[in-house]
Amino acid sequence: MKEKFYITTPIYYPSANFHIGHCYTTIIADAIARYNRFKGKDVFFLTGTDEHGQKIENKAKEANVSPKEYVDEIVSNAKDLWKSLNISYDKFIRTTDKEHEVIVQRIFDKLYEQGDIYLGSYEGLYCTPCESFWTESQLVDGKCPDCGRDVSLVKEESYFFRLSKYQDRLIKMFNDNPEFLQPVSRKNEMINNFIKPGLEDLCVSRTSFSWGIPVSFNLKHVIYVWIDALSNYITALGYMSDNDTLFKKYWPCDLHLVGKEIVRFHAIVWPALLMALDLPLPKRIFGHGWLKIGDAKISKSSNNYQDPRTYVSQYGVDAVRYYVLKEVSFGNDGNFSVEALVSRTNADLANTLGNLVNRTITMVHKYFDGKINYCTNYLDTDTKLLNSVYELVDVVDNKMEELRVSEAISSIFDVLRDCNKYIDENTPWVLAKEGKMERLEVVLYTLLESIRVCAILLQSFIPDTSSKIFEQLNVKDSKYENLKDKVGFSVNQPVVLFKRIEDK
Ligand code: ME8
Repeated sequence: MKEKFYITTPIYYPSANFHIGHCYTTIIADAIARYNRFKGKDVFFLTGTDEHGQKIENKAKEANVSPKEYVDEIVSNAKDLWKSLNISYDKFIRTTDKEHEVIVQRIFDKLYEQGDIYLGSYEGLYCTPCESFWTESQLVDGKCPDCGRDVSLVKEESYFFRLSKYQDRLIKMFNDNPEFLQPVSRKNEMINNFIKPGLEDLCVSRTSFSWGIPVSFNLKHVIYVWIDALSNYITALGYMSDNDTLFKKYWPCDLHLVGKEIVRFHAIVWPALLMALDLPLPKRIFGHGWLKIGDAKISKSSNNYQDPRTYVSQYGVDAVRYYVLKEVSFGNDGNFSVEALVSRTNADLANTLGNLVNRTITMVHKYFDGKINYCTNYLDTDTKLLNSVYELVDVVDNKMEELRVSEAISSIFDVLRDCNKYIDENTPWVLAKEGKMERLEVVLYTLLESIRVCAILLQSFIPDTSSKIFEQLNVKDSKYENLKDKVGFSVNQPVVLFKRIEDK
């Protein structure tokens, strides 16, 4: 039986204004999902929208429509964005899906019945854009520490989840599972800044607005949007429903991929809820960094961005995917600029990759009518390149296991640069001129084989480009098990993969 791999993105607040920062989580998740499929795993890739809460209710009021009308209108915007970016999700969950709402109520009922949720009253501070509760001491200059906006005073009857009860188990869990939360700096932050100072019970219902899932046994209350949202990872699989086949197959999750500002919900609240439900914990949570413009996080309130589809239509989907995957290294922040997107596309995609493929295929047509046999009579220079190409398979694999996505893609481009150097050193046009056709065939075989393997490895990151390369190479088999095929080539006509983007 195939090994399973369950990967999730956060579910997004529906919006008419997505930016390239939002795309970061989902493009990375897509690359990881595709890579695991490529390795032969049975992958379930979940994404969706987080549609309840005060923020959405306020926006609907501004637009003079009901919250449901508001979200129905714009949820397709997320689906359309993911389509334009070639995101290969298996399920798109909406928290307004009936099946989700019913199960969230069942989860709340169960926790109440077993004493993990109790009725009390809440007085404290609330950031509506982040849907987060804060204490006075957590504020920075009197503002929300996550987004820097104003908080408001909330005073209402509320249900509470006994988060404090899980403090010791959470610390033990972090200590026993060094892999649970990555990068490791985020784990230290969670333990030192949030858990060790003492976890307080979490307010898990609201009465001052109504756009949420009602508490089944007390209809004045709606369930706190983060409890509703986090539960999507199990409701999407049919947990507590009549058909829990997917849940049995895929839970626990192999990877929750989230931005760093929502790590604390995923690494503290979510595991505590799962402990209360007596369910296994996710295997890994990865908190990635932010895409910034200058020093500032790109955010909906910053107004300094264009719709990501603008870049896709101007530069192509793989230029955007490549840039985003390459730009932000393991867990750190990265910078976004159109200039850098253009220069990466020109340098890496047009020059290094595009030129290599184009000139190799052109030479194969020019000197061998498009046909090159499988060769074995290598010189050291060929063996050196081919060895590094085959070693690349393990290099990429190790990096992807550690979620070093940007390093994985870089290592492929290092080898592509070596291929270009190999052309310059072996000067195929001189070999042709001197009539050394046997040697020339080996050189072109070495190049075609290197391109074939690199294109197979690039599929998870820039899938459309890989398909175009397979078409030109005329190879049909691009699975993991084909990496070490020993084949000759009968190539198709060359087609330009990336045009250089000229300065306007
Ligand atoms: O947080 N750079 O939704 P959301 C990188 N609904 N990532 C960024 C970013 C940037 N500039 N801006 C946003 C929510 N993101 C909740 C999640 S999950 C149970 C509920 C990322 O629409 C952000 O870090 O505000 C998060 O991972 C994702 O976009 C969705 O953010």
